[in-house]
Amino acid sequence: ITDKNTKHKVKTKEAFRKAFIKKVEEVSGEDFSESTTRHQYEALAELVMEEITAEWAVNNSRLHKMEEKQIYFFSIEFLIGRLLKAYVNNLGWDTMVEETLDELGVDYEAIQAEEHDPALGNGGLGRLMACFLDSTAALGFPGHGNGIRYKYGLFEQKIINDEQVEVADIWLKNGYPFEIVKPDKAVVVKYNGDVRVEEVNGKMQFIHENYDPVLAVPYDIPVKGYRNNTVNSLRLWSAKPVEDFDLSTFNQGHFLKAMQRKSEAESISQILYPSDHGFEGKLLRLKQEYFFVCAGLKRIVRRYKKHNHGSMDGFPDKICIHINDTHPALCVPELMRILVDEEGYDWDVAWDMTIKSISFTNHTVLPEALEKWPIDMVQKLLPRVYQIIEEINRRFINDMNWFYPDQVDRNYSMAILKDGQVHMAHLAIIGSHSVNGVAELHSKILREETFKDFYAVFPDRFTSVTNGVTQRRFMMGSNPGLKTLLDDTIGTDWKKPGNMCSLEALLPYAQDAAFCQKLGDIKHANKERLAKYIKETQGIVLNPDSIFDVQVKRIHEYKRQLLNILHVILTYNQLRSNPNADIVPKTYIFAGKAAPSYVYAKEVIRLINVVADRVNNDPLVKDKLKVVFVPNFNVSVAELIYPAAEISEQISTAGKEASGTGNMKFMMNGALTLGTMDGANVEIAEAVGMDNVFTFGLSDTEVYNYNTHGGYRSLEVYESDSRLQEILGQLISGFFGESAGFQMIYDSLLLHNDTYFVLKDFAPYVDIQDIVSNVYRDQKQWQKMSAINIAHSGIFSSDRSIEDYEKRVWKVK
Ligand code: 26Q
Repeated sequence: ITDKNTKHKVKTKEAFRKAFIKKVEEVSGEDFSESTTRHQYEALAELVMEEITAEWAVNNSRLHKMEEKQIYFFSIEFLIGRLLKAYVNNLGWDTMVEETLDELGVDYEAIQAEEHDPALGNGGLGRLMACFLDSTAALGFPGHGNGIRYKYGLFEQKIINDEQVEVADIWLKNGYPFEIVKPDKAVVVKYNGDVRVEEVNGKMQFIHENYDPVLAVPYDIPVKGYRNNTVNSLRLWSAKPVEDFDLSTFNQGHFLKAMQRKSEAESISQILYPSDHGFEGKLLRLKQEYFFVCAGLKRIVRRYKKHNHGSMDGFPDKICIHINDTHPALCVPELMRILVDEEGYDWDVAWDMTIKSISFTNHTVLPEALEKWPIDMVQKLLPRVYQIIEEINRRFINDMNWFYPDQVDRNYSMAILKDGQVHMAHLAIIGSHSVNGVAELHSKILREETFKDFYAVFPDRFTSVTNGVTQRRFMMGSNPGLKTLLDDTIGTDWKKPGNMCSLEALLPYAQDAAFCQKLGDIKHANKERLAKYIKETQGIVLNPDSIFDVQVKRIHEYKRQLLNILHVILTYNQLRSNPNADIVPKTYIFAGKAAPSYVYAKEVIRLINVVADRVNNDPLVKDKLKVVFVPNFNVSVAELIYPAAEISEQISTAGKEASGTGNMKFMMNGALTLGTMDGANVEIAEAVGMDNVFTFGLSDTEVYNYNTHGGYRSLEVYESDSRLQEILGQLISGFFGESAGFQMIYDSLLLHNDTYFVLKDFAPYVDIQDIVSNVYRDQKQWQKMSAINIAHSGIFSSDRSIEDYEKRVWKVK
C-alpha cells in the first residue's frame, strides 16, 4: 500500500482504507456500499498478494544467485490451511486491517470464512510441512516446499445417521487467489516405454523412448516470513496432457482416445489419497510420487546449473533435498539418473553427491504403513529409474557382503529389492546422509527396532528432531486473548521467531492469583466461542462451565478414541444408577476423519455419535455429561478447538504414535495433557514435570514385551472388571438402539485379543480421569498448572525444530 503523498511505501490506515475501497469496487464493479463479503475477501486477498509478490520478486532474484544453501521439502502433502489471516499477520498488517474494517463496518471474521480451507493433506505429516514452511520463512532461511496441486483435497466429512459420509472437496471452485501459475516453467515427466542402450565414445548411453509424456505445470504460493523480508515458495505441480489434444489421434477421428489421454494425464494430480494407514500399492499413487519428484528435481537442477556455469559440481553444498517420509524416496534414483545419464558423472561420484544432498524423516513405525511397491509395477512404469534402483541395490548388497561376509542373512534383509518388492524405506535410508525420527522415543524405536540393522551399519546417519508447531497460527493467531495477556504480563519478546522459550518468564506468574484468574477468563471466553460455533452448526448446546475434554485427530485404532468413548459410557452408566452423583460436569469433544476404506475406524465414529445421541438426549444426565462429534475436522476447525480445550487427550498405545503434534497445539493454549508415555508426550511430561501432566497406562517397553513374549489376555481383564462387562455387553445388546450393534468392535476386544491394549489400559484410564476431575475442583491449582504448561511450551515451536534440523541435518549456515 503506497501513500501517494509521500511516495514512500508506508502502511498507514488511511492508505489502506482507500486502497481497500478502491479494490473492492474494482473486483465487484459496484459501489463499495453494495459489496458482498465475497468481494471484500477477494479485494483483501489481492491487496495482500500485491504487497507480498513485490517482496517475493526481490527475494527470488537474491535466491537465484545461489549464494545461500537452500532447503527443499519434498512432500506428498502440504496441509496449509487458510492463508489470508496468516499473511495479514505476517505482514504486520493485523491492527491496521482489523481497525479499518471495523470502522468500515465490515466483518473481518466473515471475510476470512470466505476462504476455502485448502485440505491438501491427511493429518500430521502434511500439517508438519506447513508449520515447517512457516518457521523456515520466519527464521529467514531459504526453504521451499515441493508437492502436488491436487484438484480435490481431502474429502469433506459429513455425519449422516451417525456415520461418516465423504463428500468431494472442490476447493478450487471459486478460484484461489494466493497461487501464481507458471506455464513457462512446466516440465515433462515420462512414464512407461523402453530403455535403449547405445555406446557413444566408449560410454554407455541410456535412452528412454516410446514413453508416455505428461506435462507438470507449477503453481507457486508465497510463504511469507513473520515480519521480515523473507518470502519463500511452495511449489505445487499440476498434471496436464502435453498437448491438449493429441492431433494425430484426433485427426484420425479417434476423438474419444484423445480425450482419454487427456484425462489419464490429468488424473495424476486429480485427488489426494485419503488414507494415512494401510499401504495400498495403487499404480496412480506411484505415478503421483514420481510426478512431483521428477518435476521438482528438474527445476532445481536447471536453476542450479543456470547460475553455476552449467556445472553440477557444487550441488550438494548448496542444495538440501529433504524427503518427508518415503513418498518422495524416488528422489534417490532420480537424482542419480540426472547425474549419471544427463550430466555424465561416474557412478561413485554421483552416488556421493546424491547421499550428500538428501535427508530423510520417518513418520511411522506401523509396519502396515511402510511402502513396498511391486517390482514389476515400478519396472514397467519407470524403466530407467528401476534400472538405477537395481544397480543401487546390487552395489549395496555387494558392499555389505564384502564388509560383513558372516552376516549374509542380515545383509539380504536390508535389501531394497526383495520378495518381489521395492522397499522404499530401505531406499531412503541407503540413499541419504540423515535419517531422523520425529520425537526422542520414536527415534529410539527406529534405532532399536524398526531400522536396527541399518543403525548397526550406519550409526552416524541416525538422529532425532522432535516435531514442533507454529505458534503464529496455533496460538498467536487462534488465541488472541492469550496473546494479549502474555504481552501484557511478560512483554512481547516471546513472539520473535525462534524466541518462544522466553515464555518461561511466565513461571513466576503461575503463583499469581490475579494472572491465573485472567488465564481462566480467557479460557472461558474461548469455550464460549466454540460453544457458539457448535450451537450454530450442530444445534447442540454446551455448558461452558463444564470441563472441555478434547480428542481431535485422525481416527485410528492405535490412537484409541475407543478407550475414550468406553470411559464416557462408564460415566453414563454411573449417572444412570446414581443421577445425583457429585461429579464434575464434563463435555467430551471428538473430531477427526477416518480413511474411507478403514471400516473399523468408521465404526468407532458411529459409536461415538450413537453414544452422543443417547447421552445428550437423556434428561437424567442434565448438564453433567455431554458428548459432541464435530464433523469435518480441518485446520480451520482446529483453530477454534485448541484454544477452548482444557484436557488434551493423547492416549495412543505406547510406542505407536511417532510424535503427535496436536498435543503441542493444546499445550501452548494451556490445556493439560492426559496421555500415555508415547511420542512427544514424553517430552511434554519432561518439560512441565510429572506434576503438571496426567499420565497413565502401559509403557512402550511393556507393550513391546507383551507383543514379543505374549502374556496378555484381554478376556482375563474383561472377566475381572464388571464395568467392562456391562459396557461391552451394551455394545452388542442393542442398548444404543436396535440397529446399532457394534459386533466388530466387541470382537476386536475379546475375540482378537485387543491388539491396542484398550482393555488393559481401561482401569488406569478411569483412575486418571477421576484424578483430573478432582484437580479441576480446585480452579486455582488448575490455572497454575495451565500457566506452567504454557510457560514450558516454547520448545514445541516449529522454530525450534527448524533450528535443530539446521544444526543436525542441513547445516545451512
Ligand atoms: C502411505 C502409502 C500409501 C498411501 C498412504 C500412505 C500414507 C499417507 C500418509 C501413510 C502415512 C501418512 C501420514 C502419516 C502421518 O501423518 N504420520 C504422523 O506424522 C506426524 C508428523 O511427524 C506425527 O506427529 C504423527 O505421530 C504421525 O502419526
